[in-house]
Amino acid sequence: MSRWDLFCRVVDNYGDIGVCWRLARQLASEHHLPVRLWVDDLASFARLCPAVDPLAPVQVVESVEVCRWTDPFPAVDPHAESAAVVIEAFACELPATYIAALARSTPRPVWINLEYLSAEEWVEGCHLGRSPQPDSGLVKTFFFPGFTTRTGGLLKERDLLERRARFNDRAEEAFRSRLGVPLRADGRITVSLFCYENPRLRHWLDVWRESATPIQVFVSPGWGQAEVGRWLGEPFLEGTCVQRGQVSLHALPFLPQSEYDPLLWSCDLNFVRGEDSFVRAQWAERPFVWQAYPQADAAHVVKLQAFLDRYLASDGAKEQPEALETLRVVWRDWNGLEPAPRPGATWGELVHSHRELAKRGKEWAARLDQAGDLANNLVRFVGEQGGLFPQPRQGG
Ligand code: TRH
Repeated sequence: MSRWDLFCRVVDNYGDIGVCWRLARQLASEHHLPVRLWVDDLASFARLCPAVDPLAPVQVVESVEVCRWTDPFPAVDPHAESAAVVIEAFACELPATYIAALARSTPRPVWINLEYLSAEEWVEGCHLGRSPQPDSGLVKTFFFPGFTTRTGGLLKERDLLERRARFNDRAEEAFRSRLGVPLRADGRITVSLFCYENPRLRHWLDVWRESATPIQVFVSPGWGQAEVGRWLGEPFLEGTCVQRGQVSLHALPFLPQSEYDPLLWSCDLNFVRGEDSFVRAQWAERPFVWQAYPQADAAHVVKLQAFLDRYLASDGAKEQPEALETLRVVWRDWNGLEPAPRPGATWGELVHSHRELAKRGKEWAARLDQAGDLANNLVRFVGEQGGLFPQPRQGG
């Protein structure tokens, strides 16, 4: 069967490999495709997936052949390896020798550039755009993830919503015990915090300390944990739990990617960032606050606004408009666009509107599900290119 080569360059953080690993696993396990994942930074990969050996040049993990992408690139002949589909993730630029070998392949491989996620309108017009590559005579197709049926959809494993539905109180208790954090308590809300550098974090820690409702915050590693330590005035190391007023702060370890969903499902409100955790928070059907990946030309502000406009669109909304407006105020504050005018009151309103916002989360996830999942849409597209490939799963 024709192999799929997926190339991933870890720019920074974890999202590039987070997305590529999720996609590679789905293509291999749900579509039974031979997938080879080329990654330049296996150390970052190993943090998401402890089964990965950061030193191995080649290894098989969950039926995916993982190859270290080295420079110079090994003399791989995609034709001989019958690589018929090549996915260039996030315009990572394929090795020149590999492109030259592709150009000699017959039949011509399907070359896809998997783009970053955006809710902006223009994405629909660019999705599946084709770009002839004069030097190689090949054609590259731009594949855009997105939130509508006129995009490539979002990554979603076939059993995700079912696993989420099965994650009941007992499963949550078991997860919290494994994590070494307190069980859920009546009247207290739980928040997960995964963020970039953010000058607003201290401000919200102050608000949470005075919150009318007791709050526990699960803080993921990185700048967020260091900033909590600075705010506390003492080290805040992994495994630490510190109480200040109404807020108890728990420093988490970096979890395997498979454990990140249960973390989101165990919380009432999730602060997420970038692309993959942002998507997982949407499938978690919980209220969430997104910190967009900061970009020099403030392009992330446009992305943020475009998503908020879709997510909070009041077309046929059953939720109280005040609840949706409160969420917008918090998102804009968290992304440094404008400080919440009455922060304590805003937080109280957010807590009070939790049920309303959870309804919006459910509605939104159901709407996303209509766009089909990205892996299946990719397989469908490739199948339409030359009939050499397996047909996608029916039913979207
Ligand atoms: O880590 P990120 O900031 O990655 C970013 C974004 O993807 C951004 O779009 C991209 O331009 C930039 O990288 C280069 O955020 P993101 O996308 O949420 O990816 C984090 C991954 O880490 C995601 O798959 C969830 C996973 N994760 C764990 O596996 N365990 C954890 O404990 C945590 C907190 C996250």
